[in-house]
Amino acid sequence: MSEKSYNADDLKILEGLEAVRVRPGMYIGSTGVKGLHHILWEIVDNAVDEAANGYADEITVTLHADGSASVRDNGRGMPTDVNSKVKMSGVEIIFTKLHAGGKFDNENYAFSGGLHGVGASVTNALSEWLNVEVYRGNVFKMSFKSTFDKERKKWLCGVPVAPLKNTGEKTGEKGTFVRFMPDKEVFETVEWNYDTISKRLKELAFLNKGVKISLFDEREFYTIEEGEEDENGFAEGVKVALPAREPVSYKYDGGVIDFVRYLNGEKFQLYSQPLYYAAIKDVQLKGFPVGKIKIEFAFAHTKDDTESLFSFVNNISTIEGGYHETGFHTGLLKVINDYAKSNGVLKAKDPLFIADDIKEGLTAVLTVKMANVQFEGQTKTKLGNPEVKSAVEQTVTEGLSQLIKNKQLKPVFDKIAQKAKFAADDRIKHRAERDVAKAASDSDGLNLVGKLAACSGRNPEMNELFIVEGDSAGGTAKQARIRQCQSILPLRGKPLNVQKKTALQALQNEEIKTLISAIGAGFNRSFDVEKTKYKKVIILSDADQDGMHIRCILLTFFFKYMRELVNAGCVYIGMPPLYRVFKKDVVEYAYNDKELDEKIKIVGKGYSIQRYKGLGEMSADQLWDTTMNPETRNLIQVTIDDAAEAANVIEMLMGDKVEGRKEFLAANANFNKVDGFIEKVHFKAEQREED
Ligand code: 0R9
Repeated sequence: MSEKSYNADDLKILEGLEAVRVRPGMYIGSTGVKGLHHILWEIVDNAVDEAANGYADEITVTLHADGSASVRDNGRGMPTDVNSKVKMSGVEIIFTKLHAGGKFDNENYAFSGGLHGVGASVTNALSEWLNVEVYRGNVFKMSFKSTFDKERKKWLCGVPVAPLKNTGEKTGEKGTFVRFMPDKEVFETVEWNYDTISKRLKELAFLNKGVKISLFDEREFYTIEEGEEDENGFAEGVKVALPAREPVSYKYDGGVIDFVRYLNGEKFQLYSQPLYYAAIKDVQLKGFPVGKIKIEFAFAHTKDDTESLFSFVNNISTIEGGYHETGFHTGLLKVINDYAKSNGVLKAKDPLFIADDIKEGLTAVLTVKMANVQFEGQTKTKLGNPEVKSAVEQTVTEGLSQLIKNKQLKPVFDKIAQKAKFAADDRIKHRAERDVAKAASDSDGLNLVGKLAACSGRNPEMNELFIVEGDSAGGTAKQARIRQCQSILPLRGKPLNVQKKTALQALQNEEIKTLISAIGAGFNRSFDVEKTKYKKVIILSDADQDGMHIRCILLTFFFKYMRELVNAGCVYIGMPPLYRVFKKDVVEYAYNDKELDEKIKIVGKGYSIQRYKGLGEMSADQLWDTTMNPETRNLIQVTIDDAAEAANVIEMLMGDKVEGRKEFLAANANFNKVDGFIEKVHFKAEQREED
């Protein structure tokens, strides 16, 4: 990669920051918790770009006690020279001009990441203040502020407090430090989510080998412990400080190879060393000059029968797939077919493997870095540049053909070919059973089992499927529902834990068959999210250990066999209340112990409390008001941003090895904690109120 000298004249100057403040959603998607983290990622992405291009190897993110966040890299330092046309320093342009930055013309960095690439100026526009320090021989400083101009009745966003200052202080350090305070007037919440941040930083460390990424959480956390009760029975809470979080650092010298090992975690790998290859190719995207594309992959097979392919484009997880994944599969299939034929695994009379055969048990990480990316799909996480397919296919073919020449790797390729042969034989043998599964999902769900109360409407956008724990709660839900658009599927016992079963075993289970049939979009590889009868599939289980287990089993099922449904944001967890606090006509519901105190205060003296031990204890009206009515209920949408973590934790909780699970449960014996863990780690779930 050639080093290009850079100065402030290179920066393009577009529009003002007020536009960002007026329509933040256009730039950062939302002003909720996702949008908040987006403005941190803009700064982190810049630091990662500097590292990915070989100029930095350390990045530190700090969540400060005052609510601000900072990012430090040890790269070259942002440009500090003055642009002769606009008479501004590079730093000032970067933080005050939208779309300013080398990465938009792609000359400055050979490869650049970033979520939407809106740039650091958006972070500045949506911050109360932002401070920058650049270490380039001397220490340079600059501060920005957002204020409301009362006379002109408008926001002045990210305005420099003074020009960039060379403090004169000498430094032997290199790099850039950016600290900012997200604006409370803009965001619905300004609370950083530690799990979200640590997981993303870990992922970035896997994707950028050798870069050390650290996270410091300097915030103070308190818990409220109950104090003495007064004569009215009210207890004042006592604030108790919780211990500070230990800093964490992620650094993976093996990069995506380490990522594959991490993904496989406890699972048995058929060969210990994942296969790895990387190359830079030319690619000509339609309407653009020839550019470079960097392709890197690692994979290893396990005994599993499903595939886990984690693909990324410019460090962004492409959970909806796209042309790079197609190229990867085509290349792999071709090489393994050729190998199997020339090494006697496939006899002359045998049909060739199909893609499904080589996917069985495959854990792979594929990363692509390129310019002018086109993202498509429901969540804009599908790579839409068709030209990438052949670049990846060629890289996989060339890479694996090289690896095959290494005699030491013969046992590895033999195992891969044999695994594919087993899968092909199994596929041919069990085609009939698979047809049964297909027939189940094609039927309307009523003829197979009688217990699904299907809604009368046929519009998936409107329709909701409630999977309810227990026949009695199921009965109540049937009374409470809106017949036109709410279907109820009561579960009798615990459904089958599919983690320990093959796809065919899963298909023999009545409850699973009913579920597949009710959703009507197929199963496993035949699953087609476009055919789902419900855009909301809501798991409704009790707030106890059994309910948690049922929720876990169902999430495992969706994760393993209907992942697209989760990716498309169609899977939800219903939140029944734990308490009903009432006095005559006044009724309040509390969803946790903290809320209970608040609700008691609202209802006031003479209140009574009903503690719900299960959904079955609620009347139809109560279940409707608290859990099913779209106007008043709370749902948790299950998202899959951290699918890697999800796969691991599911394997630990639901897999064969009892030891890990016992330890995990011992450490998280408190149900609420286990519950929280599942929502945040299994599938990063965001609580969102229905609108
Ligand atoms: C703490 C977060 N780090 C950054 O935001 C950061 C941006 C940046 C940078 C350059 C070096 N380090 C950086 N850190 C840089 C320097 C030079 C050329 N290109 C990039 C040079 O000295 O020649 N960025 C400069 C511009 C931009 N980043 C961008 F905003 F355009 F992206």
